[in-house]
Amino acid sequence: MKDFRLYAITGEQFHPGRSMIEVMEEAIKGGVDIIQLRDKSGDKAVITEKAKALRELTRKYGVTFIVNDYIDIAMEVDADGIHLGQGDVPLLEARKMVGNKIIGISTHAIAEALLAEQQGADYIGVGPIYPTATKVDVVDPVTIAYVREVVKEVSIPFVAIGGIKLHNVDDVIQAGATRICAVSEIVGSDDVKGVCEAFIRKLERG
Ligand code: TZP
Ligand code: MG
Repeated sequence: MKDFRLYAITGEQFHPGRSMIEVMEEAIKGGVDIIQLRDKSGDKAVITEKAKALRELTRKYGVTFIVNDYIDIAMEVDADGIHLGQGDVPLLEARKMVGNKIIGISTHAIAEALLAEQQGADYIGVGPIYPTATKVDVVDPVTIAYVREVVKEVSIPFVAIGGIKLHNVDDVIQAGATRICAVSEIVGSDDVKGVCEAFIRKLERG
């Protein structure tokens, strides 16, 4: 897959009154190079429309587009890939459905990371690093100790996620993360572009 540094996930609850496309376009202008549509409403017709709009936006800017949970919607809108949790469709089954599209897998422990790598995931999520209110069924924070373990033992790309803010991202980067994902810190900001630029500067300083 095309490499990435700053990963944004949609979170419409954080920007009432602003459209998702407007917020995501600002994030792209600030340096986000991969976007995931994450919508837990269960309304597939609505999610499909959002996916189409995000596909159009990301294609315009050459940004990678990932759909969370819904393989069928990802295929329908020709997303670049899908993101799956530990309780979703198993990776080997998903691979048969998506061919060579990107598959990202959320992991919370080194055994899950190694299994995802072995089964052909394109990248893994590593988190939640810190407590987060964005995800309801989230497991306990894995802390940056897990980042250090993944750096040592895993070869595929990984992205750190969960409670990552401008004020704590330096510790995550120092632990060895070169790709960062944030939801509320990016889309909940009054200055989405500025926050993304600040994340990128920190990643570049590494
Ligand atoms: N997966 C693990 S933590 C998380 C997801 C989707 C939510 C991260 O949101 P925030 O607002 O960046 O803490
Ligand atoms: Mg899922």
